[in-house]
Amino acid sequence: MSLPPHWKEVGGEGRVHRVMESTLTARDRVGVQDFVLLENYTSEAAFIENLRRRFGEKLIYTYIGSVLVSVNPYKDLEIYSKAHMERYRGVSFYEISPHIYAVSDNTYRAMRTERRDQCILISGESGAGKTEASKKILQYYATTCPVTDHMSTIRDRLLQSNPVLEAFGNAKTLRNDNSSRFGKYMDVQFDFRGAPIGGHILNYLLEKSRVVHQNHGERNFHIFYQLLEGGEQDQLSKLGLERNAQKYHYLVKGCCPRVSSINDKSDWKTVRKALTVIGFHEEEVEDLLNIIASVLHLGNTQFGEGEDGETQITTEPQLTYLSKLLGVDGPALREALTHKKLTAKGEEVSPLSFEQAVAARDALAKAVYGRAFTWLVAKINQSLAFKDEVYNSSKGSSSVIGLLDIYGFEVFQHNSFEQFCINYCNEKLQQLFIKLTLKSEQEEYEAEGITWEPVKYFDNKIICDLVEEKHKGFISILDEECLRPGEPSDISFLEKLEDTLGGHAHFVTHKLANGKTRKAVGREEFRLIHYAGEVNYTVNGELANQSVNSRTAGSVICQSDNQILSQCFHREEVTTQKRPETAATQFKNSLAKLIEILMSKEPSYVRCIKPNDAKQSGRFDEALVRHQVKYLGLMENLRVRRAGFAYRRRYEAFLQRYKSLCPGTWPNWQGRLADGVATLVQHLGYKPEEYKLGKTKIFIRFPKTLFTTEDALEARRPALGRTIQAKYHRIR
Ligand code: AOV
Ligand code: MG
Repeated sequence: MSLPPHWKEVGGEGRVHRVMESTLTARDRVGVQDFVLLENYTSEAAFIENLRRRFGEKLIYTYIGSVLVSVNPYKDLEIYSKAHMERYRGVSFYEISPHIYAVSDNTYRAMRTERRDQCILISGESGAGKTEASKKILQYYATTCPVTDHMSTIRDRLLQSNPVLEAFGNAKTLRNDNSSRFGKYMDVQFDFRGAPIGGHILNYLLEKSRVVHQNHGERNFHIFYQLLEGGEQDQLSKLGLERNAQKYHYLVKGCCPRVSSINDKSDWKTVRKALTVIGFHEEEVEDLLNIIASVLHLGNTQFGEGEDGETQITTEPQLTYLSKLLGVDGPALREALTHKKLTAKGEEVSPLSFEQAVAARDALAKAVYGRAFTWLVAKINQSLAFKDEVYNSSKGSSSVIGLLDIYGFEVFQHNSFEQFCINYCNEKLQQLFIKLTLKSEQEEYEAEGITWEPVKYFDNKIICDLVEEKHKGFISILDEECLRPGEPSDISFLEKLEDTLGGHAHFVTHKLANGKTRKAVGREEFRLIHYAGEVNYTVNGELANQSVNSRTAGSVICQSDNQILSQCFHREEVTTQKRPETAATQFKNSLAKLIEILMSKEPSYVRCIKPNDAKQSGRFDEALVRHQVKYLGLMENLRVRRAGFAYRRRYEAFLQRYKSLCPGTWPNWQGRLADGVATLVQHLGYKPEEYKLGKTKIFIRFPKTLFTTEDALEARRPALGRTIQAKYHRIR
């Protein structure tokens, strides 16, 4: 095959893969940039070697067909400049080295040409680079899409929503210094010209327990440290705060106030600026800061025993600040922290024990912070919503690109309800990936009557069912136990789990273990064997965690002068007799809705891999990478891709495009479409192993076959140029 002068051949012994010479460096010769081109594509060792070699050359991106695999470099690579963005505009995957910008651009063009909503699903374990990838995609759109003055406001707000949400929703964990502690799905809306005109964020379960407790080596949410480090002195005085994180009980649990990779002071400046860009009023910022400060004061609120043995608050100054910052009546707050309301209306109260008072205080801190976060997202959504008349008139022709950046799969020494939700969420996402890629690909071959060897893959549906199945799934059992009269406890819950799930291949407890597994399971633990690894969860507090409203504290806070709090806590909620849904069921339902949203769009995938556990650049821990390659199903993904066919097109589209290359089909083929295509490919000299004819489509095994045909077309119709060529690889 002859190549145009600006092309060179790269990679994959004998197979042609082309990149434009302008981007061709010696480094591109290291490894293949699409795993499909691997000679020994069934070998996991070859797969990992390819990743390792590329990683060693700072080539962090590789494709499996149109799926982008990304390995976290843990250092700033100079590949994200405006010039790089420009290079990827309007260019096809195979023409240029793999990049997150190529995925961004292809998705954008597909949205515009096919007028179909798109989504980009970014997955990988904690610290693998999902959040960074989603930010790079957003930056790409912000920089390369057309904008008018008015739209630049929306564009800036879209970008600035990130530092704000990260300040309030991210924290340092053992896995990641900037770990997302909430799930985020963001729709970016584009008008008919392809300009960004609005956005909308859906947030998923914030890890609220972090507000009051952090594991060793971890921190609370960034915002607390940012405020203390960066806040103006008079601002801190007004809030009754000292510029020293060590003074606050809620900030010292993890013994880790400072993180070398984080500059809280400058981050504070960024966040303050971002709040202004997004359109927060000064009073709103003040209300927000009052809430942040009140959480810290709550943490420092101590209890002791009064003369009659009753629990009382021993830190009066804290109470004074709290009442001021939360905008509530002091005596009412005192009572809410030391007494429990026995009736919904609250006429009867009973004193709390010391432990109960501490728990009530922590519950209040979590509720206040959690709801302020929800308010923050709603406020950002208001500011991102496009309100212009122009938009209303053209609403019908707007399309969206959704970006999914959730918390990645994680395992700690101690895993609680929140890790359970995070990992369950990752199971759901993996299930979606399987459904949309492996399963659907195989089903298409079957439907088209194309014979081939089916690829075996691990379907994690069995674990999703274990969690969410009606009546006998984990969440159903939890709900039932929460509603059961009598004294449901964590232990009775565990026993119920054992009764119902005992014998399930992915569920183990102390009793069920029977020496079957290597790692011990404690008496208050259960183990789930997730697709990505085994995790022991402690049931301690499982049931208490389920109550989503705290009645006593809520009844005080709903009367707050603080505008944010009064919007977040409603009187009806605390007076109602109805039991709210459990947190687990709420989460399950919100995930089901998310999956529905994603299924309604055309998906693209970014699969992120973490090269080592030390957050170090240049280190490639093979065992760790192998594990991820395994559970992400990348080998199966590749096998389906390779055993199958790189490209497929409907007969009419194929014939329409290439009929001019064959006298027998030009200008119009009169017979059956399949016969027309057969005539055409025979004339073009396709070998039998290069293609198959299905019921409605032609399947082409190797990219190079299509390249040759495209080249012939280009030689014939030079005027058509690259715009058409850029599109063709997406047509199926
Ligand atoms: P995550 O989102 O996948 O973890 P992040 O995107 O926060 O992971 O990445 C973790 C850290 O790795 C970042 O803070 C960067 O320091 C570094 N990093 C990631 N991608 C890149 C890149 N392309 N270039 C340079 N550095 C990078 V979690 O939210 O914990 O699941 O829950
Ligand atoms: Mg993240």
